[in-house]
Amino acid sequence: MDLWFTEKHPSGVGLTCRVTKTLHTERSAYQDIAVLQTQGLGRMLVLDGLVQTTEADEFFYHEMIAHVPLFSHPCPRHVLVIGGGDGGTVREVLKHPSVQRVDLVEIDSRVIELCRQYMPSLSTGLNDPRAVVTVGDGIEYVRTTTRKYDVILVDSTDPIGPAVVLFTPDFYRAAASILNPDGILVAQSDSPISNPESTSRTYAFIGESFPIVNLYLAPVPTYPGAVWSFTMGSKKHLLLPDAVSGRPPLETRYYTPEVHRAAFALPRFVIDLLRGGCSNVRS
Ligand code: AG3
Repeated sequence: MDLWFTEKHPSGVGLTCRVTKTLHTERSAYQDIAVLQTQGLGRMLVLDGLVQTTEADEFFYHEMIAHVPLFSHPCPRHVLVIGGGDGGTVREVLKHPSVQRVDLVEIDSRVIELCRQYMPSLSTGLNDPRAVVTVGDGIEYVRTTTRKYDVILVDSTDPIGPAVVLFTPDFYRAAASILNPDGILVAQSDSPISNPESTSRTYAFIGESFPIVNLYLAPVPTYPGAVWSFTMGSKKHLLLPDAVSGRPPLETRYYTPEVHRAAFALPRFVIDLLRGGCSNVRS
């Protein structure tokens, strides 16, 4: 049988790939989950019809959501990942020797279980003794925990369905309150190409809770627009990787210190987009 999957983007554009085997589908308490074996992209995790990650290109996203903030912080010890039940972000965080503990808070236990079963190259990090997995609501967690963090990574789905609350000013305020004084938050902030409204709104909301806000970009070939944004809110200064050059390089496939620096160079249309929403993008 010749079976193809398409993610239909609201912009009227889609990403299509050939599925050689449907490994699993179910409706969990929160969303539709599918794990597909594809011809060209390895295994693919799909939530509510939207591609979350593929074995072929997950490294672009997971390395960039993790290493940019972790190399921007002088000594990240305690890290919180909200969402990210596939484990890819935790795997990258754990490459940093300074990290003593990483908490993962994922709302849907089925995502964790299915990725442990079908996508072990991503979920390996969850078995590390420094990783602590909690099944729960991210906003509830940041409101109630007594822990403090150096870095918080918001590795959520799109701002529809269960993740909507993770894109609100209330969430960012609560997250900022559990960060140490030199803490950094990074949230995936959608594609400025396929969903510019979402990128500029997220950037503006994070700017309400952090004195310093910066957006950076990375390619993710299987996401809508193919260029993805990440918004970094910092309580203190933004360290560029030169300042942490004493730290050993990690084994990566996309991230380098040069890529780190270059990721903050924004194209004109992105600068214009953010200027509408918030303050400190220089032209
Ligand atoms: N989280 C962001 C996925 C966004 C993709 N959106 C889409 N395909 N419309 C990824 C989770 C990976 N750990």
